[in-house]
Amino acid sequence: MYLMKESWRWYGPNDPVSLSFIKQAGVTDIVHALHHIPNGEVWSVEEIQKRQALIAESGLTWSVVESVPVHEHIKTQTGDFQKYIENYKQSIRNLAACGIKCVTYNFMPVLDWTRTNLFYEMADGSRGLRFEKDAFMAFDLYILKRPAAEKEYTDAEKARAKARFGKMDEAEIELVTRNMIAGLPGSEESFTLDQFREALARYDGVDAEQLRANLIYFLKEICPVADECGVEMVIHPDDPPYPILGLPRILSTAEDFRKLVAAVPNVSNGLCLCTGSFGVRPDNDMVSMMYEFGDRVGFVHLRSTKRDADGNFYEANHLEGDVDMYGMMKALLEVQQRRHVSIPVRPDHGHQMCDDLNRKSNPGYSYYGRMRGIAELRGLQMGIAKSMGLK
Ligand code: DNO
Repeated sequence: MYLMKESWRWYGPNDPVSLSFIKQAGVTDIVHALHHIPNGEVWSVEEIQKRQALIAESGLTWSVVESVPVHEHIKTQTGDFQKYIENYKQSIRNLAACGIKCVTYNFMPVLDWTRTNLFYEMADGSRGLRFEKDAFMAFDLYILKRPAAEKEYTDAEKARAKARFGKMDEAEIELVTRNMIAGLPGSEESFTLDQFREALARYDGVDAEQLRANLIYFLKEICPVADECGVEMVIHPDDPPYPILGLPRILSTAEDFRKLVAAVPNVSNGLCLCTGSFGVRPDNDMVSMMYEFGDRVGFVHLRSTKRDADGNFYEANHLEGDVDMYGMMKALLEVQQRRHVSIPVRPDHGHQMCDDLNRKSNPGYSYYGRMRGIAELRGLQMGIAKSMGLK
């Protein structure tokens, strides 16, 4: 029987969640990145091996990279992008030489994932991440003052944003700004407001078609190397999965991934199926995606979000919210049996709960919340596997 390869994201020696705690959560594999290496530089075999050894000391295996960052120059095809692509190839070769064969990346312009509130209080007193549409629009229109924003929102939306901005005091303005641009965990960039405006301006002439073409160019360069080394390149979807701040988005739906596969059919062109990111759109049917893209799903993020009619969403407990986690798990089990592989899966963005509330932690990456998530998923998996008669 092929069960999920239970994994856990660890941010390195400064992560407040230690490897020994992770081991006690019952997982076997680590998802990790060399965050100390500047974006665009080669990850040397020596640096990879040092980390690998540290992780192995705790009886865990570093099997997934999240992420080898894609330099902004590659996304916009400006400056030294060709050099960064060559460096990326070398990092892939070096990871493969160390036996690490799954590499996550994203192609989101400027920002990685985006939230307005990192401490949204749930009914039970735990805290989670939230995207509040009004606060977001207030940031865009009245804090960032992005010139094109006025044209992009409806009058009703502008009115909502204005009312919301009116209720913000200085402290909240600062907090929302920080949440938006200072870089959430794992993000590759962080900015001041002025730097952020400059970064956005670099996309002035880059629409979705251009960005997609740049991604396809990147993959046509990288995938032959990855194929040769047996590395899966798994792209993480946009979060949230629609255009924000006037930036193009190209991995928000099943159709987006289909286009990528049609353009670059190499086996290494894979998907990180993140149910929390895709799940923000009601028109994304992720169970179908699991079946359709099953052969290319190299990594799975299981988490759930809860949307409302006003365009807000928050991160729910793993078995709650809008994601059909039963259907996802069943599909995942079926794909794994068919392919005869165990796919790495990690719980994602747990709530800050219990003792997490007394500790400093990376938003979304506290201990107990994710421990609850993986425990629930493991139980769900066992129930489904037994009822499917899997041995
Ligand atoms: C957020 C994460 C993302 C993800 C990257 C992958 O918690 O899911 O930061 O790691 O987008 O490149």
